[in-house]
Amino acid sequence: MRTLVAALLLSLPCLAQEVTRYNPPGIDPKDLPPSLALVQPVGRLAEVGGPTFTRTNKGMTVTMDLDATDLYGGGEVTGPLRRNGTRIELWNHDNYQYKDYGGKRLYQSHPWALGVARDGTATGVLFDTTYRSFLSMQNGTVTLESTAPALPVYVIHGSNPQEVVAKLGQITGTIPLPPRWALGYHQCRYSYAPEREVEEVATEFRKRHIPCDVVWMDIDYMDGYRIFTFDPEGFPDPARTNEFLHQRGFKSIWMIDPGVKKDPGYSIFESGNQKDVWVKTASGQPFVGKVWPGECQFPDFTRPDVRQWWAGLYKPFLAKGVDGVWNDMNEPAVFEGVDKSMPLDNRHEGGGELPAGPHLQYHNAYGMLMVRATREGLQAARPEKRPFVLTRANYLGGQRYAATWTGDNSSTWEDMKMSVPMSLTLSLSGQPFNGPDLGGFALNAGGNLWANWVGSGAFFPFCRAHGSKGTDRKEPWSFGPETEQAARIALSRRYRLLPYLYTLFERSSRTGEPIMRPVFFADPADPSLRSEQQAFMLGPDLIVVPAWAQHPRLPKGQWRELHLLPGDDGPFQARLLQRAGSIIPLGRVVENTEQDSLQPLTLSVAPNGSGASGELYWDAGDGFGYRHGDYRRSKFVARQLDGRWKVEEVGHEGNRAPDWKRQDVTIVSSR
Ligand code: NBV
Repeated sequence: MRTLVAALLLSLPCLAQEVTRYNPPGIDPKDLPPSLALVQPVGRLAEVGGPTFTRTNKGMTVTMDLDATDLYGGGEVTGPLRRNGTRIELWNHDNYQYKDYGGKRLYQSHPWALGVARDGTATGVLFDTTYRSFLSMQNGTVTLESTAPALPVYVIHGSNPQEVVAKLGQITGTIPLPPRWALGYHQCRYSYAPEREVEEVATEFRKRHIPCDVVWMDIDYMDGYRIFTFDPEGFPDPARTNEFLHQRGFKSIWMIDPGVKKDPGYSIFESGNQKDVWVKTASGQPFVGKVWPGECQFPDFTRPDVRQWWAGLYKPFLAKGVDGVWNDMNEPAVFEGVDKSMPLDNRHEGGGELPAGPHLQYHNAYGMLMVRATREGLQAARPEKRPFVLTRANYLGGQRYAATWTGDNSSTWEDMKMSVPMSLTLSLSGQPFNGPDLGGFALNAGGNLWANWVGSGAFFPFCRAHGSKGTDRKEPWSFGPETEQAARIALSRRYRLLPYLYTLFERSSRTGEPIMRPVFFADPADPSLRSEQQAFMLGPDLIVVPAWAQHPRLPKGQWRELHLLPGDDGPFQARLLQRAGSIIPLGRVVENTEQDSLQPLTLSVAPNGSGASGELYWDAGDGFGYRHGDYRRSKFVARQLDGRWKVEEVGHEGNRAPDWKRQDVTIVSSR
């Protein structure tokens, strides 16, 4: 019987994960602009069973019945994880405290929705346009009201939502494997300046033994907000600042905005003028808009020669020892501009694949094209390193170039709680490397809130605390000993989980699977889990239940309490539950990821009736040796022999010798 079923399955066309393309009727596909979301053309063309396309006086409306009870996705959004009954605008917007438009329009646009049917099967729909649009989800149906004259649509079917989300990652691009240090804890403030403050913060982390990998430099390091310059008083010798950080095991990330100060004599402005790199007004003049430095002009990143020019600017910048780059304000945000940005009829010249087009067409892609150029610049300047770029604005597929954070949230309980569904929704929209400003950006936090936030935020894929100018200090020790201790424990737990986290990141970079996942991924056929948005999963084997969660819905089956270090059952700490049947690789608590995490390697075994299995991916942590075999993906299996658990590496891929000398085994209690 079993062979018969197998033979039948093999003979059936593989419907799972198949991508189908639907073109708008009556339009020559050659007249559609090339896709910015997709890595390359995909999809079997179909005409029936797909969406309904309607021409409107504004553009085109597309409706697709996903036959789903629960709808998700839409990218960077406020509000609940389950998106039934929601409507958002896809028009990248600088939205301080999420106050404009009731928070229904944020910094990024992801014209994508995921529907999950009652039985757990799933369908995804990708509306392939960068034009300004509204995305609504209602009664199992998804509608895009777009200003695009026409757009194609891609539909993905899967036997579960995991498959569909992974497929989205495969067609829009997976994240490049980040340097391992980017998975550590990041400390940011608007701004650590002058240099002395940067040094103080770094020193404090080491003195207090709180793990941290990165210190961030916000706009005040610049000379009058001129990008690629340094304030001669505050940062007279940025190479020295970076060296100070490096010597103490920190990396540095520095901000670069898109607006170039209109300032005759300023080298970046002059070099931009020489190549005439600017976005133009409808009448063909360089568009001028105000941002931090005053009047600015903006590179037209739709042009390949401009992207090359921009990429080239990073070489001397990185030569000062800068490790990573943070691109902010790239919606682009323009003070006093039309709707805080550029006029819709501004002109982008395009080039290469991209046709010339109005700002209406390219606004949503501006940030993505910028970080594409930034990433290329970092890669060209330092070919032997993995670039790290963080962006505020982005578009579907932009995970190929940069990690992201959810912009200017506030230090409120509401924003802390909402950061979970926000990060989950981004994760379900193709962007796994994301997280909020931990602790909240605007307003004062207070120790209780900050401790609760770090207790759960320590498990977000991107883990960076930030705070705005004029707010209370928001370093882990700023709120007194209780919060400091809570942060030390929470962050130490993150570092202990580093081998598992890194394994998940590497897997995501190959398969498109999200890192942070909704709890319903543990059992997609269980309808009671579909709205759970306090607890979340890290990979398939770990559930994180924040200390502040009330009555979270958890999956059936066996999940075992996982303790990582003394005190991690204390106040503010999230509960961690390990899936029975899994092995989670753990490292030593280190103060930064340059230290050797795997001395020893601990394998946390949560046995079920038949034992347990798990994986560990490890490599040099930076560089590209892994592409030539310098990695080890180990498969571990636990079996009971004579009443004792025996754990073995039963196989591996890659040529790298094990990085661990000793392998300890912890059996997670079966409580
Ligand atoms: O560069 C300053 C800030 C930055 O700290 C924040 O993270 C960005 O989202 N930036 C916005 C501009 C000003 C915000 C008030």
